[in-house]
Amino acid sequence: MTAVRSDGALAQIDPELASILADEEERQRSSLALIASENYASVAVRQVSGSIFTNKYAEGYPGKRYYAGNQWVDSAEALAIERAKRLFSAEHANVQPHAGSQANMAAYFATLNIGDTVLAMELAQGGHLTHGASFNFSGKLYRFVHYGVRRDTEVLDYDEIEAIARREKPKLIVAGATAYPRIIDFERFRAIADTVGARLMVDMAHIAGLVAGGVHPSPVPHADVVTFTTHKTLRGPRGGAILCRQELARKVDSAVFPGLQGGPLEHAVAAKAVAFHEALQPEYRVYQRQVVSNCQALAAHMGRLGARIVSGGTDNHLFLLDLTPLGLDGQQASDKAELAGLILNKNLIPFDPLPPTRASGLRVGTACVTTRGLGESDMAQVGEFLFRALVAPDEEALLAIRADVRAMLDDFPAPFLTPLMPAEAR
Ligand code: DSN
Repeated sequence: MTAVRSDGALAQIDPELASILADEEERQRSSLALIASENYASVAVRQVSGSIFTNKYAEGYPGKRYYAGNQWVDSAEALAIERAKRLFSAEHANVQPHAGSQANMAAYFATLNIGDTVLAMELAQGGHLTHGASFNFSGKLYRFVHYGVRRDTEVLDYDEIEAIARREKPKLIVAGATAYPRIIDFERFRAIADTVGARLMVDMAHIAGLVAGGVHPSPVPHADVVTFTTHKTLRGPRGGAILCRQELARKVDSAVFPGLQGGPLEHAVAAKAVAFHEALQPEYRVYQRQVVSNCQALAAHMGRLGARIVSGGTDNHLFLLDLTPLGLDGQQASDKAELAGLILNKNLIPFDPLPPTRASGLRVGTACVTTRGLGESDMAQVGEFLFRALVAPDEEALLAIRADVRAMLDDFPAPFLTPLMPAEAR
């Protein structure tokens, strides 16, 4: 009988997958990633993500596990919790949610009964599926009512949000977005929640890194519960987390486990600890400032080239480009950009006349390119690539841009994409 191989080369054990992985590595290396919800995790984060913690079952929490053998898992998870609390000045942290949706579901379980009324941002105006979309668990289990942005300014209308809250008397108000380029006034949201006796939840998935880096006001002093993902601007492993006031700690913990998850992904939890450690370093604040400066520079450059920027600019890591003046829809634009080596996603713009499958906009984010080392002076070049791609007449023109993108990226060799295994072992 031959023993199952447990050592060495992925290329020998599974050449098919090794080849797919090599192709993906090359794709990441040679294209400009402008998707606002993505980033490049550090080698240290990926090392722990792919570590032997994946072998362990650990249902429960540090010191209270269902299975034996969790001494070191407990140490890793306790470290992640302590660092998350320190990073965000939070009273309590749960680092087990597998992703942002599970974090939001747990926050709802901890604060609501089925059928309760919740006020959140409309998906079509920048919210999220889990903020009450009718086809999502949130919209099926709870009675969501929605707010949006003003038609003229394309920014949140807090007076209107307050009027809806007074009318609908929600038990929970959700602030936070996936496609909103402006600072969110969490203090005002708190005041509105207090006016109607609601709890306040903030989904800071997109801006968690900016908050950690001190370039967006923190929701933590104002919200009862804050959810986030660790892989977007925060630049950690794929996953979710929840912060809350001590008063909600037990409810949040039991909502995550045993409420909706089983065994936690402890390799991801340990990698979250590494990401929080990185975010606590002084250079992380410099990085987050650069993300925002790059975004403002890129938006300004696209505006100068003749594109319309929703709300006239950006305060954070993303902006929305209205493609209407260019005679393209979002799908056509992202297809053209991809051929030119620029990776981004179509996005609805406020009051979009097109369906989500087409959309009138593109969402552009700068977390990835900033990790890669590009600065404000490179943003004019990136903007030009994108603009040229959008107006390119044919495939030949797009492939010419792709060659230029590749040449530019040769100057940014992406050390964070260093393979974890030496080439001969792969
Ligand atoms: N899919 C994420 C985004 O791109 O914003 C939200 O979950």
